[in-house]
Amino acid sequence: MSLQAFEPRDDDRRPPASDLLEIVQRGLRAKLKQLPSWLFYDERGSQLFEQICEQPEYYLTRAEIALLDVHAAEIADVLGPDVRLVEYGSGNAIKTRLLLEHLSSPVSYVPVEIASASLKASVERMAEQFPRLPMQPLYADFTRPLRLPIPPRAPRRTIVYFPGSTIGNFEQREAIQLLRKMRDEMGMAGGILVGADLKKDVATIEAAYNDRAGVTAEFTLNMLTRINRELGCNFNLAAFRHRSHYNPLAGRIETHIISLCEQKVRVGRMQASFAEGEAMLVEYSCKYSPADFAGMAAKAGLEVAQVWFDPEVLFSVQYLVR
Ligand code: AVJ
Repeated sequence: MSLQAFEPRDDDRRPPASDLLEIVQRGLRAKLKQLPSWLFYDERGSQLFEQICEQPEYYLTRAEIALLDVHAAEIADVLGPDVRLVEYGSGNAIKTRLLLEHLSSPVSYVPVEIASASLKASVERMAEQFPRLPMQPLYADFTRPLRLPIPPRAPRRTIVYFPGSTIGNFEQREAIQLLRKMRDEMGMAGGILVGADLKKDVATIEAAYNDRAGVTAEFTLNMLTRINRELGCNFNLAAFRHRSHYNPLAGRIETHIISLCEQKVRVGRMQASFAEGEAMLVEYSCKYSPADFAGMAAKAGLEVAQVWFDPEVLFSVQYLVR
């Protein structure tokens, strides 16, 4: 599946239903069935993701915020004055605020977002707290080459900010492509500030994707609800379950939807057959050691200039330069 196909989007710029049907049919015709993870993020899915972030087992968001609580001033110092901050996605108001608060005379804030409602909401929120900061929202798919708006004055550096370990949703080859694209966009003096979840004991990682309250399971299965609604399919939600396991060789969480019985599902003109226990891949969440991440960055022509960790060393923020 292409890089783009795995990227979160939401309802207001989804592909037309016919494209969506094709994507789903292609994913279900494959020998190993798979569906792209951006299909999670319809309105309900985005709500459920916010709820995941509040679950006691989902340490990622809390750890990244704790990291910024401790280190944002130092990070801002390393980035230096007169930064143009380009954020991939705009759903990270708390983290972005923690960073912006410490930046000295930022030139502009450029949130890049494919969901126009989220983009608008985040610009309005930011404008309240930073009334003098120029905002240049860019309505675009950040997996595609971007045409950045002309800044109000010359920045010393362009920083691409990609928090949340969303990079972990991409397979290594795709992640490297994405880093290369960021490298092009940041220019010669620029840098990339990217959140990356760390390898750690398997029980901690697996618990984060199998919360006791079942919010993650609901989030996963909501993809089928969305497909039913938008494509008129007849997935029976009671006949499927969520499964997230850590694959230690690949260093990633692999989330599947499992068919609980032998069954057929209507997908447009096609019938998809499921065997009992058959798994459909819906998400990777890659975990990195500092060395893993440095190796991946190197393949994109980037060097890790600095890494910060939260106090419990669960999560990292990596600063990459040419
Ligand atoms: C938003 C991609 C960082 O992979 O941890 C959370 C999405 N999926 N629980 C992640 C997610 C299941 C999340 N990212």
